[in-house]
Amino acid sequence: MGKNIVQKIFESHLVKGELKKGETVSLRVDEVYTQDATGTMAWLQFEAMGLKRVKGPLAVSYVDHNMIQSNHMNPDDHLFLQTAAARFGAWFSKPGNGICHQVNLERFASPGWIALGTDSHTPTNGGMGMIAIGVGGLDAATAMAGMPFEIKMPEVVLVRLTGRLRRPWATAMEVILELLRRLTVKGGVGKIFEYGGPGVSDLNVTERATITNMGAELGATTSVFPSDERTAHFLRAQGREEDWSELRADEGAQYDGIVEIDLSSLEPLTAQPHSPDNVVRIRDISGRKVHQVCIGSCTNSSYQAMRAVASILRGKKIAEHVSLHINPGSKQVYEMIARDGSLSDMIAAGARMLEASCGPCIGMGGSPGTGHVSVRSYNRNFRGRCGNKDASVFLANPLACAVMALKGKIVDPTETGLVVDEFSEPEAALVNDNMLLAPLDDGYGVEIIKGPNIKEVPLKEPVKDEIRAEVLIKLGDNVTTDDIMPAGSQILPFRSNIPAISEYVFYNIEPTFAERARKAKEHGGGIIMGGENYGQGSSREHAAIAPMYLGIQAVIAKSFARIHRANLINFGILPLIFTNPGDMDKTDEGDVLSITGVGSSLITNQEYRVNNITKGLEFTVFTDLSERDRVLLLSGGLLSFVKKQLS
Ligand code: MIC
Ligand code: SF4
Repeated sequence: MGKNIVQKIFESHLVKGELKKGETVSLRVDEVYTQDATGTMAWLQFEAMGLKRVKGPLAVSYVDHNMIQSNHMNPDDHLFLQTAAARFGAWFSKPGNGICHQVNLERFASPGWIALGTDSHTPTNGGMGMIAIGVGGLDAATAMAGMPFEIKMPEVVLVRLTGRLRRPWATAMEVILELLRRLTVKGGVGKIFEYGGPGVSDLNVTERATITNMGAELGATTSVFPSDERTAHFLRAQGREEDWSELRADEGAQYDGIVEIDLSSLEPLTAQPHSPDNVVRIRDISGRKVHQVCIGSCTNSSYQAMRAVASILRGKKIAEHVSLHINPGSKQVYEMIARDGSLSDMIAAGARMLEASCGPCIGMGGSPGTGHVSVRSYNRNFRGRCGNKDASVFLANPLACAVMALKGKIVDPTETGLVVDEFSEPEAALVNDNMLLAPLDDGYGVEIIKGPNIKEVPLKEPVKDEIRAEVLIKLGDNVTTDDIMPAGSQILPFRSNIPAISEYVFYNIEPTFAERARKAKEHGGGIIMGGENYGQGSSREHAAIAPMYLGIQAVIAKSFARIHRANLINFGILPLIFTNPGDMDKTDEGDVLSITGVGSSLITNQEYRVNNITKGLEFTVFTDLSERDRVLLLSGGLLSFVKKQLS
């Protein structure tokens, strides 16, 4: 029987288990990378495990999120990360070198690899024909300790592409927005999307990466393209032809599902506020005034995207009421557009050039004003993520964004008569790795420098046999980790300081949450209730550590997003699922619940009886935990577990 690409990569990395849907498998990992906002925790955890050096995978530590440096906290984190990388044997990508996913694609990603990254958009590298998965910092730290990565074998869905994009206005962004329109933000949970079909050759590596990047918004485990001639071209241009190998699905490969997309049928699309799956054709909503346009992020910041944007802006002026921000994805892209004149076209048209970092995407500057409309070539438009709950964020391809910056309103770019330069992929990229520091042969003597905002990682006690706790908050479907643990310039600097950041849990939804949780902690702790797909979005493990610090014992939901569920377990919080989802309606905020016999339920049938003491009602919940998950919960989380193992 023919094999698909996922099976081929998993098989060549299999340490334990059987490659059957739903079975737990352990995989060898080729690369682990961290970014600063999640990486400080990952490296603190690596250190707390008592490890001396990265063992096994190539490790890269990037700095791209926390770049505002409005006080000592961000630069202190940068120095901590640089000294930790030198000490433990990782590459270090200096602030300014670019957004982790774009730089990784350019300088490290290789077909056939398995990589883990402490960021939900790690699947960007799937554009290179590899399996790249977003994880929490603790999972990254254990992989850097040389342990295999454990995952339930996902379903593999083939996305069969036919036809050719109607360029220039239909782009790779349309492919993924179309998938989001059809499948929604829950449509990819437990799945890997493998791209195939004759349309694949129409897309180059960075276009493929736009698609795999936003596969994260489908909730997918990851997405992967074949490695072919176009992959070889990209690697040659990066001076890395030796990293190329061909990777295709066999004739007759089997899949758990098939989705067909005819590229020729796609026209410019946009995701309306406040969810990436709220997708419509741009022409159906044209006319609305646009106040801000942001172009770049890890989704659409390639050299090709920047060239196209510059050619639209060349010789023109953006609308008077528009503020246009551009963040190119990497130093490489930045240097290339500086040399070919694209940068001056942007500046001349009125663009505000930002550094090669995440910037406005994560609310680190560039917030829109009250009631304003911001159109972004980014990947997430959750309410408040841009730094302003009262703004409306639309997502669109970078060319459409540039057109809207000129016109000052939402317009169908196909009707503007504007022209875009044709793009052909460069034979050679401008490779200048002077902001990428190679690991030292022996970093043993390097002192790890920690500023005053960098605090120890807190530990949790083993899960209690009786949980008696108050329901502190009851939420709907698709709660994001941005809802649980907001980011932005005020909060993000506290990523290395759990006591301080925990004050902001659910801050944008319920500002009194932290205070109430602290009170409840004195009487047994708190419980969070959520609907379907609880914890979608970012990989930030702070959405688990900070609630853990506040005494949260369990989250009861209708279903969980993968990374967040793993983070909850890693930090000793029980992820419980309603046996009968209707039971959620019978419980209110403030009710006290008692769950008894937790330890034995965990070990035997994983069914738990919940007694709503306040209302005198009973209902059941269950977990679906692997052997390892159970051990972790009984040990008080992964860090306590690994510490015990290594001592
Ligand atoms: C995001 O896009 O939400 C982030 C910020 O990159 C996060 C990581 C983080 O919260 O630090 C992600 O996608 O995982
Ligand atoms: Fe950075 Fe935004 Fe990409 Fe997250 S989605 S890595 S914040 S650019």
